[in-house]
Amino acid sequence: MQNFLAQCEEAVLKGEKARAVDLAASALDKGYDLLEVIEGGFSKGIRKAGELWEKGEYFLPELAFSAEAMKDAMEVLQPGLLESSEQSRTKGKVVIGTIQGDIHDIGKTLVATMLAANGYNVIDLGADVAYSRFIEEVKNQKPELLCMSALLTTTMAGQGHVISQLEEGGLRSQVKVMVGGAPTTAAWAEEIGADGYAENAVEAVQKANSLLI
Ligand code: B1M
Repeated sequence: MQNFLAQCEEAVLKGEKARAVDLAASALDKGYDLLEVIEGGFSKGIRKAGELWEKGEYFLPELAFSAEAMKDAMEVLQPGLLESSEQSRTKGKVVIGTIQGDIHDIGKTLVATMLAANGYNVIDLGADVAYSRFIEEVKNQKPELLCMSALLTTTMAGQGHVISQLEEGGLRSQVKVMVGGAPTTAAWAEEIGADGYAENAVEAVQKANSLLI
C-alpha cells in the first residue's frame, strides 16, 4: 500500500494527469480505502507541490498541472466515495462553497463529497462564491448547515463577513455555520462566531453530525 500511495503522491507532484487518473481507477478496482488514497497519496503530492512553489522551485504553471492531476483523480474517485456511503436517509440540507476571492476548490469538493456520502443533501455553490450569494442561498434553500471554505489568509475574513451579514439579515438563528480550510482554526471559528470548525473532510462529517443530529 505504501508503494501505491507514493505513486499517487508522485503523479500529482509531477502533474502527470493520465497516471493520476489510472492510479485512481486502479484504487477503485482494488477496493482500497479511498480516503487513505486521497489523504496519504494524492493530497500529499499537491501539498508538496505547494511547498516547492513557495520555495520558488515550482512556478505557477507547474502548480496548476499538479492541481489538474489532483482534480482529475478526485473526479474518478468521487463515485466510489459516494457508493460506499450511508445514503438511505437525509440528515439535512447543506450549502457549501469556497468564499469570495478564493478559487481553491479541491478541499471544499472533498468535504462536499464526504458530506453527501454520509447522508447529507449537499448544494455545492463552487468556488469564489460572493458573500451575497451565500446569504441568498440561506434565504432560499433554508439549509440546516452553511459550510464555507477558505484557503487564503486574505479571504478567510470573508467567512466572518458572511456570518455578520446573516446576523444583520435576521437569518443567523436559522442555520448552523461551519468553516474550514488550511489557514483557519477552531479559535478562528470561535472568533467569528461560527458554530463549528473542521480540519479535514472526515472531521467535517463528524462536526456536521454533532451540530445537526
Ligand atoms: Co494556491 N495557495 N494559490 N493554488 N494553493 C495555497 C493555499 C498556498 C498556502 C500555497 C503556498 O504558499 N504554500 C498559498 C496561500 C498563502 C496564504 O494565503 N497564506 C496559495 C496562493 C498564494 C495562491 C495564489 C494567490 C497564487 C497566485 O496567484 N499568486 C492563487 C490564488 C488565487 C485565488 O484564489 N484568488 C493560487 C492558485 C492556486 C492554483 C489554481 C494553482 C491551485 C488551486 C486549484 C484548485 O483548487 N482548483 C492551488 C493549489 C493547488 C494550492 C495548494 C498547493 C494546495 C491546495 C489543495 O488543493 N490542497 C495550497 C498549499 C497547501 O494547502 N498546502 C495553496 C489539497 C486539499 C485536499 O486540501 O484544500 O487544505 P485543503 O482541504 C482540506 C482541509 O483544509 C479541509 O478539508 C480538506 C480535505 O482534508 N477543508 C475544510 C477545506 N475546506 C474545508 C471546509 C470545511 C471543513 C474543512 O468546512 C466548511
